[in-house]
Amino acid sequence: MTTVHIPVVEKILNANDRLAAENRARLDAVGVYALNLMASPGAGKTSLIEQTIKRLGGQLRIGVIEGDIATSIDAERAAAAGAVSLQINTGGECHLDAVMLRSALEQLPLDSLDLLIVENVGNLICPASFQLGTHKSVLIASVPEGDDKPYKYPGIYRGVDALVINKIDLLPYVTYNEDYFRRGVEILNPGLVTFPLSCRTGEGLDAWLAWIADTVKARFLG
Ligand SMILES: Nc1nc2c(ncn2[C@@H]2O[C@H](COP(=O)(O)OP(=O)(O)OP(=O)(O)O)[C@@H](O)[C@H]2O)c(=O)[nH]1
Ligand SMILES: [Mg+2]
Repeated sequence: MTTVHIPVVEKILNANDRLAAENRARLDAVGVYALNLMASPGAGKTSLIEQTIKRLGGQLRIGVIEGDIATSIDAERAAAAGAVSLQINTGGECHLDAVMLRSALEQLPLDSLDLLIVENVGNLICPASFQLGTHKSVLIASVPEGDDKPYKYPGIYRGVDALVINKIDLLPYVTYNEDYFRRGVEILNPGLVTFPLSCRTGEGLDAWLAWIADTVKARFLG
């Protein structure tokens, strides 16, 4: 008996990439700039979204898509912070994909948004494999996760356009070698733009907010 290998995973990813390109075209057509936030559970994705809405909401019209396995806790947090928000429950899937984003885009008032922030499902593996059609991908690493994460989860570090190091207020309390962490990142993604910050104290947030505001304005608002 002969065994035939069918590259199913590759086909799924190709189909996903085609849909992601359509999502991007749709966002471009309506002038919405989109970010895909990825991180492990509890790194501070929703906290960073809340801070971004509170501090940039006066300049930019912000929408949020929250990806989670279950519950609408994060969408409620984003709405309470002042954004138009939509929850996607993946029903157990460990990542968002371009089909899910397309369906979410259909339900949002894109004409009245400048910036769309997508919070991906919390983990460092699956989200890295599925493009959504957003303009930039951002990884949030948090200090208490440990300084070895670039070495253990290289795929997600390789593919992102910016890195946030959250919870720097906890540096005095945990064992975390910043040089070791940054050396790992530099090998995988040389020159990666990085924002060390704390959503709790606000330290470092200005540089992150300036990066977003400048990028969005340069792209769509002139
Ligand atoms: N000390 C400290 N705690 C923080 C900081 N940012 C977030 N937290 C806390 O970390 C916990 C998780 O924050 P979330 O923003 O819910 O994290 P998340 O990545 O959205 O989590 P999931 O959506 O469950 O994957 C909460 O208790 C936050 O208050 C920070 O900068 N410093
Ligand atoms: Mg969250």
